[in-house]
Amino acid sequence: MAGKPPAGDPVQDAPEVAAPQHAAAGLPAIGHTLRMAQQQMGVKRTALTLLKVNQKDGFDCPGCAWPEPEHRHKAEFCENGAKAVAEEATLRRVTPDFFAAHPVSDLAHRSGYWLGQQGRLTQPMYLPEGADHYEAVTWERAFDIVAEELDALTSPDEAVFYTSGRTSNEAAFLYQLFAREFGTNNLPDCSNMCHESSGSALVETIGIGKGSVLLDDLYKADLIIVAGQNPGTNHPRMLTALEKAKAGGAKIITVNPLPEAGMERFKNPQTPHGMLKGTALTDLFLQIRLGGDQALFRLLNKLILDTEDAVDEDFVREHTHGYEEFAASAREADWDETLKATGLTRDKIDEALAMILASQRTIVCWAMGLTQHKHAVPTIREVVNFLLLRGNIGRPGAGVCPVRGHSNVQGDRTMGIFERPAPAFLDALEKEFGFAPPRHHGLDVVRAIRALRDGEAKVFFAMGGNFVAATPDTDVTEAAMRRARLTVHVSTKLNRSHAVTGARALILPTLGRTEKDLQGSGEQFVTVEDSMGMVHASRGRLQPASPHLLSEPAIVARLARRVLGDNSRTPWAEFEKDYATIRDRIAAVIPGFEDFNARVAAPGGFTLPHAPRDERRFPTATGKANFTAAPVEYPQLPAGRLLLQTLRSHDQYNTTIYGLDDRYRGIKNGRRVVLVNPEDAASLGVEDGTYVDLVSEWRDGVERRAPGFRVVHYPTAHGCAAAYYPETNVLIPLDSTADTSNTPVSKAVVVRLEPK
Ligand SMILES: Nc1nc2c(c(=O)[nH]1)N[C@H]1C(S)=C(S)[C@@H](COP(=O)(O)OP(=O)(O)OC[C@H]3O[C@@H](n4cnc5c(=O)[nH]c(N)nc54)[C@H](O)[C@@H]3O)O[C@H]1N2
Ligand SMILES: Nc1nc2c(c(=O)[nH]1)N[C@H]1C(S)=C(S)[C@@H](COP(=O)(O)OP(=O)(O)OC[C@H]3O[C@@H](n4cnc5c(=O)[nH]c(N)nc54)[C@H](O)[C@@H]3O)O[C@H]1N2
Ligand code: SF4
Ligand SMILES: [Mo]
Repeated sequence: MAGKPPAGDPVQDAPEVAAPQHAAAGLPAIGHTLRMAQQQMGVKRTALTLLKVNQKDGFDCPGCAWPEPEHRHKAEFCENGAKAVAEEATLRRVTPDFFAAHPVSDLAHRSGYWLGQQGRLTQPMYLPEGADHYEAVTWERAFDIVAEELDALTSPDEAVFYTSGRTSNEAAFLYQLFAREFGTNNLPDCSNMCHESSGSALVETIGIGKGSVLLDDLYKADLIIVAGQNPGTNHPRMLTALEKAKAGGAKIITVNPLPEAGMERFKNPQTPHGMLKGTALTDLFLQIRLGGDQALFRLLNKLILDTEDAVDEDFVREHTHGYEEFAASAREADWDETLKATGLTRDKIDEALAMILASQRTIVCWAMGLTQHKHAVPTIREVVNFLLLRGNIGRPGAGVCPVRGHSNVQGDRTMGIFERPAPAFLDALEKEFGFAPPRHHGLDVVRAIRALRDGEAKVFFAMGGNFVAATPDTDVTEAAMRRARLTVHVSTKLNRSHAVTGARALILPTLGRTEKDLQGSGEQFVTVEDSMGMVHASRGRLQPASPHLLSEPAIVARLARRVLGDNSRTPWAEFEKDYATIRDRIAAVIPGFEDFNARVAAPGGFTLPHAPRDERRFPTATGKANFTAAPVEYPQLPAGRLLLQTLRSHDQYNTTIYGLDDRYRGIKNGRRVVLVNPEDAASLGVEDGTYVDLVSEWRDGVERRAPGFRVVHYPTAHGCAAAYYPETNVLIPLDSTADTSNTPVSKAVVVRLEPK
């Protein structure tokens, strides 16, 4: 079946439900991986490709941002990495004939799953104003069209340049340079919807918006707290690291409204013991209510403060600021309120405290369960307070570990993909390239949608991603996108954003990670930065999906030449010809990349400096690590309503749907399910199997509805429900965002269930 896309839209959303599993990976994972990979790539290509994932001479897994260990196995990838590779290395193709057969009005009615299953994009395609069919165009004509619309703007700030997190360092650096030479800081990225809250909280408290631990620290820790994260599905090889940490004696506390199979037990497919029995990972499961984490950590902080000799006083004195104010505020933490906010019992919190006090080296890992709440930033600041209290930052085996999503989302930010760039970065850019970059802040994702909605932004350009599906308030966002003069997507695969367009639209097909990148000076490689600040090379091995593809750096370089013309003194043509020349400029502009080309040539690459981790130096405004004080917040739930979190199934990568199963949670052949605690379901009068509409209620009074979800009785925390994104994005109000970080509140939507 390889090479042939499915005929009609095969999405028969008919969920079948079995009991959730209690262990992740093992044999079924291997079978599943190979089956999916072979369907897309065929047997031979599957073998050739998968052996190059995450190898030192191969390409970086396009899955998540989890780092590679120093000593690599032959098969250094997980089930989801293999799916990500198969999705990209598929033999299926979307050609101009496909677009002739499928007008945009048809594509707009297809599911995201169906669109993705059609295969790789092969040629630049153009949708003229008023037309219903994309038609093939040359690259020259495509760049002319973008230039026409950019030239017609009254101000450069009427253009928006979005980035998703797979873009390489080289492409990201060129892209932000182009946007800033053009004259705007409108560089929203997927990070705005993802770990922005982590960045906001960490920059303020420890002076750098990145995690402070390396893989080796996980192995040395004696306590690891995993809060708001589902690594079994989203960072599968983190389970290998947790298993190794446990073998070294570490304890694990899991904080989650859902009992996630991966955190219960891990059956490591690379060891005989793993295949048979596996390792129980979680020692203590705190089944918290959605949004209860700040209250939990605040109470833990009070309890630590109340315990004799529990605070690392030397560390606090030497390295921190704001302790007194923080301690006064934390002492106000209240048991009753915490039990209400968290839904936990006193025993469980006491048990956690005992483990925390017994620990000499604690790490806290987190992901979207902490970042996508209204009070996400104070929540993460409270986690930092928690670690600072016992000196758990800047020594081996301890620290903060925000686990990033997209494989190069952290690197893209390092390269300057940020709507609020630091003045020092702009100074360096100005000095190196001899132009005056705009100094005023640009638009983030939510503000970009508002600007498009209000007619203030007119050109939308996306370097990867699937903006209309990934962002909140789908109806509002789609209407906003349709108001644009021009929408442009640099993409590997077809997605919904190609079907919901501005007056004119372009699809610019590009190389993926797995593919050879041949330029004027020969074969190129690119670089990426993982979640732990390790930078390394990635070399594609496959023939490109089509001879018409351009690499991302080449697209930016050619676009920049066409748009900026003689106004730019930047050697764009040279950059396109030889990416090493881009890396030389990165080395000149970005601290930590000195001698970039030489250092990235080393197998495995190099680690970026991190002052708190390396020297216990905190480059904050106060020059110290900052304790912070904040009142406790948690979502309030009206009677008869549920708090809905929108999360990922095992068979998806964000808006890319690989399949319709969520194996560990016992769901098959369907995505329109809502997981509800059986007691809540009983009190709401909905049985397992009932079909309901999810209706979100927010202070703006607008009724947002996602129709036709099957209720699944599931052991989630009381009052909390879960359903998959992106189908539920229609429920999330555009203005419902986290304080400070402006990240959409995707993990706490008040909903009512309306039976059909
Ligand atoms: N296979 C696969 N891998 C991926 C992705 C993918 O879609 N598929 N996406 C990538 C990306 S971009 C990202 S950002 C990461 C996302 O990785 P995760 O953050 O693991 O992704 P989610 O599915 O959003 O899961 C959130 C987890 O947090 C829990 N949670 C939700 N709300 C709360 C809360 O209030 N408190 C606590 N303590 N827990 C809570 C949920 O029950 C769930 O276990 O994964 C990356 N890796
Ligand atoms: N409700 C809700 N919404 C969420 C979230 C949630 O938990 N709940 N999570 C948020 C998070 S954490 C994130 S990161 C965002 C994700 O938002 P995005 O990053 O915008 O979305 P993706 O689905 O990852 O993008 C997939 C598309 O990227 C393109 N692509 C894949 N590989 C490449 C490549 O190498 N180059 C280029 N140019 N294109 C490529 C393909 O065309 C594919 O269709 O969604 C956010 N939205
Ligand atoms: S853990 Fe992430 S980076 Fe590693 S192989 Fe799996 S998907 Fe790829
Ligand atoms: Mo993400």
